[in-house]
Amino acid sequence: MWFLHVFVVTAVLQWSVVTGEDQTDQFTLSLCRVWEECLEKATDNNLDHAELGTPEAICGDFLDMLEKHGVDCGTLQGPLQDLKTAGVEQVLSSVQPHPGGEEQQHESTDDEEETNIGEQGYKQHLPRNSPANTDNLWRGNHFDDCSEIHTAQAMFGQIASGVFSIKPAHVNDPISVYCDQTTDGGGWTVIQRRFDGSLEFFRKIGAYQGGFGDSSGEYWLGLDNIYHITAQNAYELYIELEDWSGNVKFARYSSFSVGPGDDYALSVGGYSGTAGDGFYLTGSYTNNGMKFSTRWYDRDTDSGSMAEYFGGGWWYGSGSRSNLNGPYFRDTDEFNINNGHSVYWYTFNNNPFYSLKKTKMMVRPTDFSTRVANMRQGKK
Ligand SMILES: [Ca+2]
Repeated sequence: MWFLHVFVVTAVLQWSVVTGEDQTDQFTLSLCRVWEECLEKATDNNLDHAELGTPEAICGDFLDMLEKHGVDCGTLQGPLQDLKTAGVEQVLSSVQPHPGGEEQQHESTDDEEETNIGEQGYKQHLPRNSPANTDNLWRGNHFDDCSEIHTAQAMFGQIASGVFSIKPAHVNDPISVYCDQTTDGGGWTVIQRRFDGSLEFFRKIGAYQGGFGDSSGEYWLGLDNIYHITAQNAYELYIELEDWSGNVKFARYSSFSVGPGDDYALSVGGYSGTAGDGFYLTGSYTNNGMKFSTRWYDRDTDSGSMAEYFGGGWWYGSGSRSNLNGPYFRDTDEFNINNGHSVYWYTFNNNPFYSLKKTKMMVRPTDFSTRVANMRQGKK
């Protein structure tokens, strides 16, 4: 029953924009109607997951989201209009995971300019000729990142990791991402993930800018997307790494952002974790402040090309002690003689020749934990 409200709100958003009639009014009325129903239902003790907070706390969080998108329920006048719910099934992807998962096998391609945009079936939700001034309305139909999806899921008691569509500010089309909703409380937008070596990462700048791979498999989300996501708020970075013996370690940075093109400079700080500071915040081999280099796109501080040398795309300086987009080796590939040109994070085991099995880089707004705590506060 709780999901129904999200279905309604997304369906109404789509319908109201497409019709073009009284767009803002219908949009606002519909959202506020859902909010009122949220209060109504929650007050009726119809909440399946009371541990998420009081009705006021839960619906209040939804209200915060409405206000963020410019919807003011306090200025409404007149009767609420009937809601049209046509196309409900087609918009479920806004709040439900798309099919697919980590264990799924995927074929990689060598298409340098390939991106994953449009492969998850969400483009059908967009009008064919969306006027520029409806951008804000359309952003209301999507979430800025996986932390907002987590908030919406928590409201409806259905928290789950999986593939979702998000639409960060100033990104033209929705993008498909994998949301990790379990690690350290969830809310993580995965920007890079490797676990079986099925995807080629030695690509040119165009591929790294737009992204490549499949959000339900191995992928790189794209520098432009990462830039826009991390420009929305203050973000932290969580890197999870696993070796071929099943040891899992993490490196966490309390601040993380990627600058705009053409440099896509790395800004990172505040290390903590168990995998060590592979970005070397201090020292001559630091990645902090470095520009992004790829094959045939040398922006490093070395006279040669570190991207060619290490075989990946990364924030290389005059060298690097990390190379998570490097060539993938399996434990049967005798990677101990690879001279370090692999998927490595030097401080993981202080072995520059060790190629990791799994990598996952993900970002989350730094105020996420505070938001969740506030949401649950009403219970105490
Ligand atoms: Ca160079």
